[in-house]
Amino acid sequence: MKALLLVDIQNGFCPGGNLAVAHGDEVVPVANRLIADGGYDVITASQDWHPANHGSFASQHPGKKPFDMGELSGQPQVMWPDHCVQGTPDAEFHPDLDIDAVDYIQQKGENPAVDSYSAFRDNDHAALTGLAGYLRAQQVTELDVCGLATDYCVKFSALDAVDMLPGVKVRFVEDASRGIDPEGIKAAIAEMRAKGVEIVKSADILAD
Ligand code: VGL
Ligand code: ZN
Repeated sequence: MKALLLVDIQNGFCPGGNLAVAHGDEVVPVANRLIADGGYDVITASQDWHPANHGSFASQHPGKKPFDMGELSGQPQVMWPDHCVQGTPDAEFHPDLDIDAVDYIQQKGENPAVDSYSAFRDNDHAALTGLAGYLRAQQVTELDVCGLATDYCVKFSALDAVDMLPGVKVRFVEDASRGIDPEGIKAAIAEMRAKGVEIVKSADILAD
């Protein structure tokens, strides 16, 4: 069974959003082509879904500015601008994403005391989301991962997929993804490759 994981293709990470990724909206038509013609049995999507007082927000740390380094529950934490607050337009999926075709939506980042870049578990690895269990129940053997942002939630989701779904072939779809920091994107791709994630383009998938 082949599955697609669309990571955080939300208004907040697209131009005009609170944590906009440059050209983030350009992943939407590519994602829609993958959904329609990628040959997937199962389509999943993650949704960054923070309470307004989430501890990753600089606004919760007196004296901190967005993109400063800080601490959350004793761990180093990037201080993000308030983003993807539950129930706000910033947290909604991009309006052009074909969300009706998605079989399973995994919300994450709800615990104010820990961030959750990965769609599979919190950054401290203490709490799991339901995504790995869902994919196992679907008997998924191949998982393609793409979306926003390459150097954060996409990378950590792909790495966790390798760790948490042994035997599943994991691929990163480069042109269906955009990242925050150019150097960070390069490092993320190298890290994924080193972990055994195959780096592919949507054309490779659509041609199969
Ligand atoms: C993300 C930073 C904070 C992401 C989410 O989706 O990559 N990055 N929250
Ligand atoms: Zn977030």
